Amino acid sequence: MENQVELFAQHIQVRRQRLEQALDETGFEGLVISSGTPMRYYADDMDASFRSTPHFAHWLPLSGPHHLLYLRRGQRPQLVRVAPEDYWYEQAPLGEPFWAGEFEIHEVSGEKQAFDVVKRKGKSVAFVGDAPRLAREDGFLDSEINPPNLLARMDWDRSFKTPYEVACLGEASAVAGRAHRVAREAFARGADELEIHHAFVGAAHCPEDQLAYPSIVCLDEKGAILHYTGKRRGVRGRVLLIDAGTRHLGYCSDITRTWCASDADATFRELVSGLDDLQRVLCTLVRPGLAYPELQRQAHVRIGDLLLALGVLRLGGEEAFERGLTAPFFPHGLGHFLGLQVHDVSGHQEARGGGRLAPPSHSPFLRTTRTIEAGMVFTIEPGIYFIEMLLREKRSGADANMFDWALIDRLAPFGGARIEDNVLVTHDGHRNLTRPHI
Ligand SMILES: [Mn+2]
Repeated sequence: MENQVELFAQHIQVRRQRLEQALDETGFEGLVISSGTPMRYYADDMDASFRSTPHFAHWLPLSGPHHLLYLRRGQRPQLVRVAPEDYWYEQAPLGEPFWAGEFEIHEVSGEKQAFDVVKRKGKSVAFVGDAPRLAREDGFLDSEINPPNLLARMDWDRSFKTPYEVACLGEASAVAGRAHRVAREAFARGADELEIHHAFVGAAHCPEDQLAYPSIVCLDEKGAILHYTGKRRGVRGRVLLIDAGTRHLGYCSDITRTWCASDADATFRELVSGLDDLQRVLCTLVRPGLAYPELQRQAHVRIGDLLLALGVLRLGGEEAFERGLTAPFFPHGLGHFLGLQVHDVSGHQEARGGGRLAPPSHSPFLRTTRTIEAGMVFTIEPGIYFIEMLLREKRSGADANMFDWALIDRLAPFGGARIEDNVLVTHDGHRNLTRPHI
């Protein structure tokens, strides 16, 4: 990343401005954020792979539990780093990370001592974190712990990315894009699902638990299972649907591609290339001022038109959508916010102070109901699937003759297709963070 130090300084400047506004609006004098507590498996002595509190990660990419960040108006952010005396795990010195210059850094050996460094007595300070026990013991009032009116503002502000965050998301897309290309080559050589997954992880060059989410690698009929995480060995396929992403400094990519071998059904190959064209068109519709649910409607109509062109449906997209006939083929939302979380926060938030914008009744799973604004980053991921559970009722319904069931049964063994890119909203349109890399 070029100019990383400057970009980060600017990011912290924006964070401080936004936080001061949020403190003014909620009446707190400061904020303590905990990086989080490890999650231990029940009746075990092992922890799940640790992930920082996203609000903490919004300020800096320091990994590990129990660190505290103390933020006050007009003061340099204070970071209390917890580095225990412990020979079981590596306790590497902090060194000089690119972000260090923005913080007043203290080091302590335990979580309790971290609270002692934060001198907040007599002030009204909020605490944000997953384990408020120590905060309570330190004297935080219940009304100061994870206050909803402050959290709503912090969530809202996360939907507008700074140039530093855009650079991180772009790098995550670049790394994952490269890994997608390598996974595709493995598929072309006849690899099975587990081998394709390993090809992706190897090219992403990261430990598996540092992927953005468990990869979805589907050959043929498994493509119709939206969150299939099995990894079959010894099975070759004619169609690969792979949904996999990586992280860069905490920020995620979330990318899906569908590839066909030359012996896949010709109509299914047309379906995939038609979906790819349609996905690109949907990206070009992205611009500030448009309500995201309108994109969802457009996706349904265009998917209906494609299904008519392929002969799967016998009516046009607009009518097919109105009669609910595109829903069984496209039963998920067109996209979601992307950032420190794969499904980033505040997609349904009505305003900075809170409130909820419910998804439209035709698309209850839509994760983004906001009006599109510059600086947002979200996915555009239309899909077409042959899911018998959803098609079954249509086979005998009033509109049964609007479907070519023989063709559907011929295509079903190929599962489904999805194409997903990560898109930044600019002042007059969009920038596709993914396409340049695949
Ligand atoms: Mn996604």
